[in-house]
Amino acid sequence: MLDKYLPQDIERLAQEQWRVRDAYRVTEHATDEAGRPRHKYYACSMLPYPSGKLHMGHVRNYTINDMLTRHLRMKGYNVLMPMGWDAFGLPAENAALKHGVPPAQWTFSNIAAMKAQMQALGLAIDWSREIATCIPEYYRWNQWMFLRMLERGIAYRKTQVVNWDPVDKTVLANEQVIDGRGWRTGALVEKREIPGYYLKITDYAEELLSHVLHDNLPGWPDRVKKMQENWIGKSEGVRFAFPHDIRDEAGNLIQNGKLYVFTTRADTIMGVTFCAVAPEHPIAAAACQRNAELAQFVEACQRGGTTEAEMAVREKEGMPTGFVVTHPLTGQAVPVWVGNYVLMGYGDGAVMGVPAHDERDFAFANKYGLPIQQVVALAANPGEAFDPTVWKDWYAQTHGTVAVHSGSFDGLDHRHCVHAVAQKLVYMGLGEKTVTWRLRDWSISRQRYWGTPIPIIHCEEHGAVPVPDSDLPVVLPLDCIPDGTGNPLVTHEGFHAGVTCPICGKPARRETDTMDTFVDSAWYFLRYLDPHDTQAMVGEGARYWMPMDQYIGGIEHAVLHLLYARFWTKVMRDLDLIEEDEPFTRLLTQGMVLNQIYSRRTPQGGKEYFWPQDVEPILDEEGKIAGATLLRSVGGLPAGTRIDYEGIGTMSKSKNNGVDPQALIDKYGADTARLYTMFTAPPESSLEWNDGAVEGSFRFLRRVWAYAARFDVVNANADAEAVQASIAGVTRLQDVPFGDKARALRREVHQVLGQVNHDYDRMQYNTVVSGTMKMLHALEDFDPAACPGAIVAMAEGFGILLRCLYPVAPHLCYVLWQELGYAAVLGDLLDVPWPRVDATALQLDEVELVLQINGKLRGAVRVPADAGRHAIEQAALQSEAFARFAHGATPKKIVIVPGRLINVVV
Ligand code: ANZ
Repeated sequence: MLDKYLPQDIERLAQEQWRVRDAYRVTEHATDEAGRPRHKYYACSMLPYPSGKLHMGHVRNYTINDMLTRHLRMKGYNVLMPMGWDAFGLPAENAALKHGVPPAQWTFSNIAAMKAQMQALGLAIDWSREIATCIPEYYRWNQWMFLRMLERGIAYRKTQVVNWDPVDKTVLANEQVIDGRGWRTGALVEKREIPGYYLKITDYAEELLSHVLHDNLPGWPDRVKKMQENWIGKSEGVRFAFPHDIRDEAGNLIQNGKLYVFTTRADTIMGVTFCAVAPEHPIAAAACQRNAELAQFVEACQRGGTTEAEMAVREKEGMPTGFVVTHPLTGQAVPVWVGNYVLMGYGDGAVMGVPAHDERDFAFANKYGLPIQQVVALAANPGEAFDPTVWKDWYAQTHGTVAVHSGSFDGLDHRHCVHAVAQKLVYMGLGEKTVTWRLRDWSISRQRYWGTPIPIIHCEEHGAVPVPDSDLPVVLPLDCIPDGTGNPLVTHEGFHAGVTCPICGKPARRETDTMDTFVDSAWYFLRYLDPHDTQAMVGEGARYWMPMDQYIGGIEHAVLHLLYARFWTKVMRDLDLIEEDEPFTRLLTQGMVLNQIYSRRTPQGGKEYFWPQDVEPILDEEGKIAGATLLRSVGGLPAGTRIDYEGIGTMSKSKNNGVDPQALIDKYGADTARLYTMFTAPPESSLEWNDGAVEGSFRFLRRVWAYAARFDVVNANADAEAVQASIAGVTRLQDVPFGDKARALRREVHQVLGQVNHDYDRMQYNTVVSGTMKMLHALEDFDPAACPGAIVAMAEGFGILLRCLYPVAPHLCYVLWQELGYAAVLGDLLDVPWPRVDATALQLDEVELVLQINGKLRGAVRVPADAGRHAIEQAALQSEAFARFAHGATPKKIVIVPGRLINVVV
């Protein structure tokens, strides 16, 4: 065996053996040695976007998955770890624009590069199941499912609002709109209405929510469940109308003379001092016809973002419409305003303004001098003075409150008051209790090239006609190079050539919209299970492997991806394609990988970021980083240039603070990269990059290797029998007469093993690594001289260490396992049974008890660990300390705290 740890050689050797053996291919028929079927375990990482290079977040994600896979395989499970590529999407189009290469070419070469990197990491992936969502064999099933959903009304067509760049004459994705302008042209983006397809996820809202709330997902982090709950956003309240006589230009009554609002606080109805409608509301439109200033205001509102997040931080602004509506209970006239904080897409796009008890209304009323009328008070102190100029949190409370200044409702608590108001409105025929959801139907049409073609043909006579199943897949041409001026499919001749209407056979046009890429990722994990089935979307494999036992991915997917995947699963269940209600039994959201951020303002006022490796931090008196200087000349700036420190942030290209895993692998090997990312933080916490700790991880592996080399020498120097005995001895430990030191070593190793096993089970992989470090310490400190059974204890201990370390650093451990002869005796490391804690090894031979006389500490006595009461008493009474301090007195009483102390009362 070589003395020196050469990771590159070792890793090549191990990977070559795995490749030749096809070591990670799994089937549905795996059995154990006794021929019994093994339990299945499906462990999957969220599939990556093929950007071209792995980043540290990927390394972390896949190493977690790999450790789980290797550990459970040794525990006897039939474990599947697949991998694929989320290969459609905007970045490929942007790259095409920049480099003039077709998105397909860019995507496939990126896939090849990233796959090579994953293979260099030594991941236990079953590559025979690899999928790329951009190949027709995959996306045909998107199309097939879409057609099934159309048949059932789950997919439907309606107009949608899109971002339109008037210069490039193209639809922009939301992320291509920056401050209301097109990312390429800088032109003011317009909103346009065009037809598109939607999926009725709202039909599943109740089930999606109830599985989150009622513990159908016990293996999910609470944080993610809460985010899903909020996103689905079930709100119980009252929907009712303010009657009015507002008419449009043509004199028609708008919305039949009823302005509907939705409120969760019907108990505050007597505090309404105004109503506010969304800028897109028909009443606003009617008012704009007569009021140019208002029309301008409405237009300005529409320019900004319309997401809730943007709404929440926006300054509340509004303008009166000049119209009034009638309060349904008091009959008073209530002015109608347009408010930029009212969302057209929620409830009825209108609110009743209760400034005394709603914080947004409060801000609005104060800004525009609208009256503020208190109608709720604390039950404990209903007479407390009300100050309409200062917002107080309790105004918005619903617990422990009563209605005031509310006529016949006075004195009712929140719940009863809501009920009473609702009943009255129902009686008047103006309202009812309802449930409102935040969740919207899923808009899947994208006016983009690089995605799944939507299988629709437009016929002049028959409209939008589904492509027949027999004509699937509708294949996306691969030769387009988007140039930024719209979807190239629109003008692609081959795509439209010979297309006829499936109903009448007359010439027709293909739909050129493609599907949102969230469709691709909504079910890819099912396709891994039957990847080569050409007849069905899913089959036997899905029946065997589903539900997924452990899903691993970033918290950034806590809402959309996971919600879409859950929805899609339920639809597939309703189509009898699979049996599961929920796809993912357990979910682990791994933490972000962070690094320091260094930047400098450029003379032009821009910002330039510097790679942390290129700077020398400057520390303040407290040792905190206060700034930095350049270590070498960078981008024309000389070494020594002063640089600013911005703090710690997620590794990202835009901040130039990423660490390239490849550089790490090239320098230290994959095992170090893996060990480092696992050791530095628990999987769910964020990980702050630290070059010194990378070096430390490498040194640890080098020490493992050095220990093995030493152990090998011990073996090789002994006679043949001893060599055999040392390793073979671990299979019949009960026959080995261990000396004291060997027993102590075994105790330490098995104690740590117990902790490591516990940590493996809860996926606390950082402390798994520290456990192996403790084992190595114990082995290194062990002195085998003149100790019976020493070599067997070492062989056993090191064999346990190798197995515990193997899921983290598989190459090193795999090679040592063979070199040292473990494989020959115990079998191949990939499938060798996981080590068990030997209870007899944990037993202490002797324990030390504190000796007290009349409660005073007087010394200690050593007794056999299994000594009974009588033996302990004898040991205490015969001890030197007792003789010295008791002065011959007779003991009156002896108290024993097992394992701890003995107190003799004299
Ligand atoms: C009056 C009121 C008084 C309200 C009060 C709250 C507190 P959630 O719980 O999120 O469903 N609202 C209704 N439609 C809206 C829209 N289209 N855009 C913006 N806000 C809207 O929120 C329901 C509450 O949000 C409703 O209850 C309404 O304000 C507002 F002391 O009505 B409330």
